[in-house]
Amino acid sequence: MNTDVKTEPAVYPPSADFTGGAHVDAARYKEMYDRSISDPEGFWAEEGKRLDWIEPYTRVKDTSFEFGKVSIKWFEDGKLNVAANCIDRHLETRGDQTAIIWEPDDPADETLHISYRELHEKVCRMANVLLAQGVMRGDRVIIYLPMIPEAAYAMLACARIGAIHSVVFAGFSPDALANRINDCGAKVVVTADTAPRGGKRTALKSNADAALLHCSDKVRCLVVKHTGDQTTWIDGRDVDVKAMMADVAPDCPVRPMGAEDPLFILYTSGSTGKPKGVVHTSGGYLVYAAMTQKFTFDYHDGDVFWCGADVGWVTGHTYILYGPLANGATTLMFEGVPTWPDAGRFWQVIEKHKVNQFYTAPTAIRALMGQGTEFPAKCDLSSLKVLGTVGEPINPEAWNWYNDNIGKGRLPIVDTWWQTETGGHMITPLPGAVATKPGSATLPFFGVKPVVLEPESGKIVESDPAEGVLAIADSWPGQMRTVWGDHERFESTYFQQYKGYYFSGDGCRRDEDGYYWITGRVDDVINVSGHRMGTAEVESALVAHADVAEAAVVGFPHDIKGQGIYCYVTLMNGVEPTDELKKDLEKWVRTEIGPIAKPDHIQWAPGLPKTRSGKIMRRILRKIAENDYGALGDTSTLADPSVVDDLIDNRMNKD
Ligand code: 6R9
Repeated sequence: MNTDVKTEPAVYPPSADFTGGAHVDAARYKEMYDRSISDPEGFWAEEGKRLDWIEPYTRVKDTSFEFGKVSIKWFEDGKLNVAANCIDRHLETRGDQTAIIWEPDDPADETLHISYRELHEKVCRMANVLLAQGVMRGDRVIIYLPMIPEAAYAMLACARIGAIHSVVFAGFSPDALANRINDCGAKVVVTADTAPRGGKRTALKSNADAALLHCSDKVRCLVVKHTGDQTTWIDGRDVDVKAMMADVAPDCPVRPMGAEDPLFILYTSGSTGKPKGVVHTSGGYLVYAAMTQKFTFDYHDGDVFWCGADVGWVTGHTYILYGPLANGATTLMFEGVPTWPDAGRFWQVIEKHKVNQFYTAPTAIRALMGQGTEFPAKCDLSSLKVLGTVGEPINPEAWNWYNDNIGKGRLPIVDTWWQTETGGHMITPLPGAVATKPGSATLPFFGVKPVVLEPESGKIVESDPAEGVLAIADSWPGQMRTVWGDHERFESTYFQQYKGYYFSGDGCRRDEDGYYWITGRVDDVINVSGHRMGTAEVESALVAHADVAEAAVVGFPHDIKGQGIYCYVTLMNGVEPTDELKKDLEKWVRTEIGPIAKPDHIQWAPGLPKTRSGKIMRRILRKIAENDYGALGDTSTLADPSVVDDLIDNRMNKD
């Protein structure tokens, strides 16, 4: 997208209005960043104080990236409880303040406003339910729930009693669920009868039933009767959570935990191999979650914060739950989807709850972009102060649409680069401090030392502009500590290829201003006639065409060029897919990027294969482009597996 800058990209400095009231302005950012790098111990010793500690820490940082001896410990001798930090410590000052606004799938259903006091009671009751099932400190609890308050109760209940939760996104198949239950040896699965989403219902309990056939018969199944839909029931194994919550005591003491005791495991939906159980621990993770939520979104007391992710992903963990609640915020939890009952739902929710900070993914923006501007235009979005994006590079076209139609040209947009592994934001603008450039995640967060390495030699590229792979030179408190049950895999995945660094797996560019531009996973880079090109660059060009809603680009073997450019294109509603338009698009990309980027093949794609978190599964698209349909691999984690059949059909018969 932005790897080939022929013209200066637009720069959007923070407005004077905004900077005046912001937590961090440009001078403060520089001062704090410099300190965080020159004196990490001193810096984090102070930042750690934003939490309440049962026993204060004396050791702040004990970390090594040395391959074979990788070890990451923060605030090691401190003791705290994460749930106490997210709930109990707020009771005195903001017990009646709303902690969670719950917006149901169907706008006709009742919204809930859950105060910190109510949250406390529910979490205590849920904790007592878990204790009654024999869940003890260090035990694993799988949470397979839709976006309902009970998901938050269950996560925080685990934290309260020192159990380790592992949330499995409710869209995952029984097989995926069973693998995760078995990998972490969970004692309990918490699920719900059915999960409404976009007016449809997923039979979660029957998925759990199917999964549990492949698990130890000791695993208990705690069922939240959410919709009241009928389910099978196995006496002795299944437990009615709501009924039991009503029976147990409304209070439950917090368990003091070591800062390095695991808080949760989150499986990454890797495109190859068995998913990795990413382990995050208690103290460092929460310090980092709280700090990034406050500074990246410039969150102020009383604001309503909405992260539109699902709690099944790290974004939901850190920015629906842990970060906001540690800060005593009001956080919005949305059960539904952006396009139901119509494509205005996001904007209606923002208007209804007077949302101040809104955080979503470029893929959602592009989907809504294709539906036209009339939906946001109908809503009052004047409460908004900051917009955010996460998950993939944002193409300027989507950025502009977000900026024009949602931000009305007046709001900062924070493009936050981070990963499941990093726990929280790593490279991101702070809205009162850093001028943004559409498509760039800009500058590192406090304590983060990004480096650009030459992919082959692993040497640091010091001068700007720089291009290479993105690695991090030193630890930060939110970093994952290990892969559950497989520390060797942790070391070999992240620390082996480039010795002494955490390797992100992403490619990036750093411009003359020191701004970082993430170019995508390094395996998404294609080599056309010896020219390296980010597939995102071509996608961005395609999406900039008025008729294109979404595009995915992969490399495929080409006799002359080495690799050719294969484009899957989803057109805007109502646009006819004609050969003429194909030619037009080829020409368009040629002129947008250069002759080298001219697509070799364009295939119309009514839908693209995506994971449930909205990431395009390029592995599958590469196979289809190669005419290799036998080796598509696991398609069960796709949001809609039928999309793949349609693409194969088109590839073989029409295109
Ligand atoms: C938080 C999250 C991580 C991968 C990461 C990168 C891509 C995330 C991005 C971005 C460009 C951004 N990514 N944010 N690329 N700009 N602002 O998404 O975690 O699901 O683990 O994905 O997503 O490729 O390596 P996760």
